[in-house]
Amino acid sequence: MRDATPAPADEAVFLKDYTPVPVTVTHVDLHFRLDPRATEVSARLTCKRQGPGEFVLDGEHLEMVSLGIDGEALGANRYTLTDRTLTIHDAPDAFLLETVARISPETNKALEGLYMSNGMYCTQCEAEGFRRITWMLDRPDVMATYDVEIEAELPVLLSNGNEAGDGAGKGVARWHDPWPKPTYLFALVAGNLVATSDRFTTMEGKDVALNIWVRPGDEGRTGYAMDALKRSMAWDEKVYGRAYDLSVFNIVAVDDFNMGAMENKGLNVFNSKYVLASPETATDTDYALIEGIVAHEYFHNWTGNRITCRDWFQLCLKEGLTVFRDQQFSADMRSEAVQRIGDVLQLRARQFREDAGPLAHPVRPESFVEINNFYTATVYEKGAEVIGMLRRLVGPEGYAAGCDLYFKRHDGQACTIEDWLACFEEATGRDLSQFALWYSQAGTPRLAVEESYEDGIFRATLRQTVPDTPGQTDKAPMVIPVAWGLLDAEGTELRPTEMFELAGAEGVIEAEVPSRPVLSVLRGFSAPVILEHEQSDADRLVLLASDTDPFNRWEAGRTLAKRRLVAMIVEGSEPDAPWLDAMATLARDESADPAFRALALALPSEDDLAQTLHAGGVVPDPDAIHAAREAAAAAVARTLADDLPALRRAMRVSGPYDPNAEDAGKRALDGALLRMQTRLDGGEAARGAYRAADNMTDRMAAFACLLEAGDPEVAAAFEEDWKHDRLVMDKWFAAQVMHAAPDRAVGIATGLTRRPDFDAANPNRVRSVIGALTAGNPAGFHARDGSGYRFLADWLLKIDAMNPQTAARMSTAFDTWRRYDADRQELVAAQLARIAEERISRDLAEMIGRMRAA
Ligand code: B3K
Ligand code: ZN
Repeated sequence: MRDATPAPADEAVFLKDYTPVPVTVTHVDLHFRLDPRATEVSARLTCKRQGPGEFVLDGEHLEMVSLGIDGEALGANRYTLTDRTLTIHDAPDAFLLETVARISPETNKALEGLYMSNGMYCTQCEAEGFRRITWMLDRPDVMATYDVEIEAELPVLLSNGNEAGDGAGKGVARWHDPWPKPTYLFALVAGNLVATSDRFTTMEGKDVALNIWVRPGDEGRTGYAMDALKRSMAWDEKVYGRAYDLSVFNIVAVDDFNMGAMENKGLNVFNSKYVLASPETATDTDYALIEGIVAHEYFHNWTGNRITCRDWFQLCLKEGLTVFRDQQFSADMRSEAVQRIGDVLQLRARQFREDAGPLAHPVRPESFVEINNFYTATVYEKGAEVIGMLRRLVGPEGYAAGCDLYFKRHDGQACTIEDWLACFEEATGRDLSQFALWYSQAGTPRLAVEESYEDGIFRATLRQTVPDTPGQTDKAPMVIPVAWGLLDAEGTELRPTEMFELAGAEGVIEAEVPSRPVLSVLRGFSAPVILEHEQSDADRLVLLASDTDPFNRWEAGRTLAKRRLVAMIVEGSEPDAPWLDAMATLARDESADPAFRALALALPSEDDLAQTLHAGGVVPDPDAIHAAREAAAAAVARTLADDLPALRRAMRVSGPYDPNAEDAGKRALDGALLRMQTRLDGGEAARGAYRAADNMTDRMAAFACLLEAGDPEVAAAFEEDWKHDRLVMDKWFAAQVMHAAPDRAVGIATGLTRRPDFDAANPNRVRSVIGALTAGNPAGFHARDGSGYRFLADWLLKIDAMNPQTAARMSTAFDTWRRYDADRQELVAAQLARIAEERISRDLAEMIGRMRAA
């Protein structure tokens, strides 16, 4: 069942071509008779004409059993059926369209539409999966109410909305969703599941039943997700004034899932990785991700579900906003500074990378072949940054007023970015037409800063440029909120944070100060730009020690480290004493939050360094980057050698494991220190830590150290303990690839794919081996002999035959290929050409085509 059509560019859809449907559907009545190979889906669509034109429904991979209108079978001359559409000729003004389709969930390995995972039925409809269930207007601007009846000999039968307790017997369940929704929010789940249940009373006094459904045996691992859900519900009421609107909120954990989770109305479906957690099986990072993703999907109930997107070009309307909301939530639950640093690290690693290569596109793209290829870091993370900038520009009150207006005016509608911005223009009186360029111009703006100090006046001249990206040149200046402040040479703050709005190509910040100050610019990373600021090491050391803005404290350390590493790579220099001392001082600084110290001690990633070198006109050599990073880390470890045992003792957490931010911060710093120790003692301390670990965070930290130290036994010991647990084994697979010496990484990854428990149909397992190589071991992936590229291409072809969405996503590992030397480029080009010549999905073909065009 594969989409084997290569992607001709003429299949592209364009934002400018949007037109409303001539006939709409206002109510959907579905009946499912579930069967692994022959599920019958009977649909009764209440249709209404709203303009002239043909009535064309979407439908793919469906077998037609019957078709009728208002109770009468439809003659063959009244409709046209293709493998992608059903056209009803001369549709009347108001009618009931009745179809019966047969589908095969068991053989659906694309994990889109209705499929099976470990014996349970589940659905994934965003973006265009509903058309694999039945014929329908599968687009977000058609919003309908739903009645769903499910027939199956299974104990739990779920769909959206509230259960309609109208006498459904055993083996049958009825659900009614009163809130009009687009098809992409439809969901059905059926299987042998057990629930952890709780309740929540909304601020409007509504009593809501909360359930987290899992496979029997997993119910002991749902507590944290439930707690995160209740905190999310309370937070959305308090901060955005949004309350939940059904009597039940269900979450289901599914093992085979293409992404993290899905916000289906009242029935969120989650990758089990982002629901199930116990101290023994989940790390602090897993807990934080569960909290963030549970919140994200819940927040979609208002930003996405109640108010949805008019068309898929508006995806950032719900995703950018909802990411921004979940980041705010996590910052409130944890440490604001640590959250911001983590978000920026992620933005630079994923979005800046995307923006600098062949896959760059605006936050609101203007065309696509396959919409699933646009669930990107740009839409999500840059989309969230755009909301953050909007909030900085209009202020917290203006932001709250704009949001309130948006919720009031557009509830129940399918909207555009223009609708969103208009609410802020009206609520605050501010003209946002220039700001709107953030949605249409791709590429990461460069912000150059030049300082001068003369006659008691400090000046910082800011100049912006927006780089060319595929299909876009000669861009206009953006409006950039630049938060700045000044310190004196001793680190005392001279000027607290102010916001400067750079709207033209150039602007000047001026301040009268008694002596030459130290500039702290782009505080809190107030805009998603690349800063080009020549600042002395002495100034950066002042910022690292004393900036009042914690983000910029961290950023100063990061820039210092980056400059050292770049010099080591390019000039072959050694790490210098002042930098090593600064790192040691940070490690020892008991006044700073351990989580912050752990982040400040972490060196820039290999890919980050490659990105930096490339931006500076240097061809990155993955082996040299790896070697320099190792040498720098070893030098830091040597500098701190005598302190490590005491520093680690100070990070000991008392009492039983708790995933709270404070304890997690201590464990993070302890893990970083243990890594340093391992560089000095060959794994002795790590062996002790591995044995002593009573939680997965400490265990994984020690495991990684031992793998890096080349311990011959630890992988087998870990496997023996955890072979029964799929999620823990994913970590085992990934760690071995990520922590392999680069020259062994492809061999290890290849070996792992030959194991019987490597299941290429399970996206988590695929990511834990192939993704671990491409994203977690760059020097291994970019092996000079091209073995990493060949390995990826081989697997893309195999995976694409089952699951185009996952294959297309994994193919983005090739998107930096133009950065590298001519030999490597040739090796990648050959693999891209080889893939393009095969019969591949539209998804993968679009991605390969865009990357080859670079
Ligand atoms: N909206 C879904 C993502 C759907 C991806 C479809 N390819 C999850 C989320 O962003 O919350
Ligand atoms: Zn989302």
